[in-house]
Amino acid sequence: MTDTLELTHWINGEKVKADLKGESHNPSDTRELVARTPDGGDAEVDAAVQAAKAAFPGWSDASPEVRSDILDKAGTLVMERREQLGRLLSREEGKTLPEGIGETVRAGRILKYFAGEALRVHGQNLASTRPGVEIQTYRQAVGVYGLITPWNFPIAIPAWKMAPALAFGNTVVIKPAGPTPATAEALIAILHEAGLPKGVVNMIIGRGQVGQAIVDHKDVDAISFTGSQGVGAGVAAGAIKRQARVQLEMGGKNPLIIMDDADLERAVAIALDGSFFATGQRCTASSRLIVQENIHDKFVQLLGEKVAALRVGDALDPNSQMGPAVSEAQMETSYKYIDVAKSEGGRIVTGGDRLKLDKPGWYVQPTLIADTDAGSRINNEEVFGPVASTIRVKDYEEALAISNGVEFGLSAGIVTTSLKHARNFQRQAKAGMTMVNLATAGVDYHVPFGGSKKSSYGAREQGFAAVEFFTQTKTSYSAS
Ligand code: UN1
Repeated sequence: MTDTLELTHWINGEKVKADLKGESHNPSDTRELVARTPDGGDAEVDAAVQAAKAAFPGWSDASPEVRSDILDKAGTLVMERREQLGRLLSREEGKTLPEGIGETVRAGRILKYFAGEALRVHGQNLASTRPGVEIQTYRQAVGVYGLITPWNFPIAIPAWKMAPALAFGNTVVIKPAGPTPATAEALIAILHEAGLPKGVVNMIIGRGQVGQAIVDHKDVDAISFTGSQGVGAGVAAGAIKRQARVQLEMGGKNPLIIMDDADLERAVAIALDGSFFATGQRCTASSRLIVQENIHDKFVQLLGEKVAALRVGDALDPNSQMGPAVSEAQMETSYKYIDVAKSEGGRIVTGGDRLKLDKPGWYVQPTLIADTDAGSRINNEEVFGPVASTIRVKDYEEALAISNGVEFGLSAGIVTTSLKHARNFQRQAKAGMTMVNLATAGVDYHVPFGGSKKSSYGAREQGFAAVEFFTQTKTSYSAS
C-alpha cells in the first residue's frame, strides 16, 4: 500500500485546496485509494480563466527563449522522474509499468520537441498585387486555451496539448480526466517547478460540470478536447455557439487488414499489439481485423493462442503483459460488447468470460471474436477495451470497402507484402493515419495526429501541424 495523495486545484500558480469529495482508486486493486480529489465548479473555472487571462500579455510577449527554456526544463524533469511518474500513472490508470514509464518518456519528449518549436515560429513575405506595397504574415498567440483531456494517456495527452499552447504564447486552463487527476497534477507541479510564471497554467479537477464551464466561459478563446464522440459533439456545439476555436480528437473503430500474402507471425504480432496492449484502451486500437480468406483460419488460430497466453494482472507486477480496465464502467462496457457480439452470431475464439484474480480489480479477459459481420454493432461501435473481432473477406477490394464502411476514420492499417495494395491503401483508406505493416496504435510525437469523419474535428494535433490550432495568422500590409 502507498500513501493516498490529497489533490488540489492549481489557480494562479497556487495550489488551491478544496473539500475532497472525489476518490481515485487503483484499478489493479480497488482497495487502494490513490488520491482524494476536489470537485470543482463554475466558480473555480472562472477564477482559473481570469488568472490565465491576466497572465496572457506577459507570457505571449516574453521572448520565445523564456518559453523554450521552461518547456525544456520540464521535459528534463519528467524524464528524470520517469520511474516515479510512470508508477503513479500505472497505479492510477492501470496500464503496465513499462507502458506507464514509456508514456512518461513520451510526455518528456513532447515537452522538449515544443521547446524547439517555440523558436521556430515563422511567417511569410509576399508580393502584393499593388506596386510599392509589401505583405507579411505573422503567427500570433490566441489567448486562453481550455484543455479537456482523457484518462487513457494521463500524462502524454496533457503534455501534447499544453506544450504547443505554451510554446506559442498562450495560457491554459486544463481539466484532467476524472479517473487520472494525480498524474496530471504531477505534470502541472513540474511545469511550475521548471519556472512557469503564475497563472500561465491553471488546473481544475472535477466532473463534467468543469468541462462545461470551460466550454461556456466567454474568456476561453479556444478548446482542445480528447474523449468520446458523444461528449465531443457537445463540446463543439458549445464552442461554435460563442465562436471559440475548437479541436476534437474522439473515437475510432480502426481496421487492420491482413492479406493472404502477409507474413503470418508478423501479422499476428501486429494485431496483438494494436488490439490488446494498453488494455485496448487507445482510440487508435485495432478493433476490426479484416482477414483475407486463405490466411484467415491460420491467423485466427495463432492470434487466439497468443491472446489466450497474455498474462493479465496488476499493472505493477513485472509479470503482467496487460493491466485492468481503468474503471468498473469501462470493464462493464467490454463485457457488454462481448455479449452483443455473441448475440449477433460471433464466435468466441478466446476470452469472453469474467476474469477473477486474487485481488479486486477491473480485469477483463482479452477476447477475440471470429466470424462477425461488417455491419454488426461489434464492428461499428467503439468498445475501448481488449476486445477484437475478425471479419472474413475474399479480396483486397472487399477489405478496403469494409475498412472504410464505418463512421470513424482515425487510423487504418494493412499487413501485406504487396506494394500495389499497400500504396493503394495509403491513398484510399478514409482515415487520418494509415499504417503499412505496423499496428494502428502507437504513433510518433513529432508528426501530425488526427482522423477524419466522426473521429476528429478541426485542425490536426502534434508535431509541426500543432502551430495551426495554437496560433492565429495576422496579415500585415504596408506601403512606404
Ligand atoms: C497512440 O496510439 O500512440 O486517446 C496514441 C488516444 C489517442 C492517442 C493514441 N488520442 O488513444
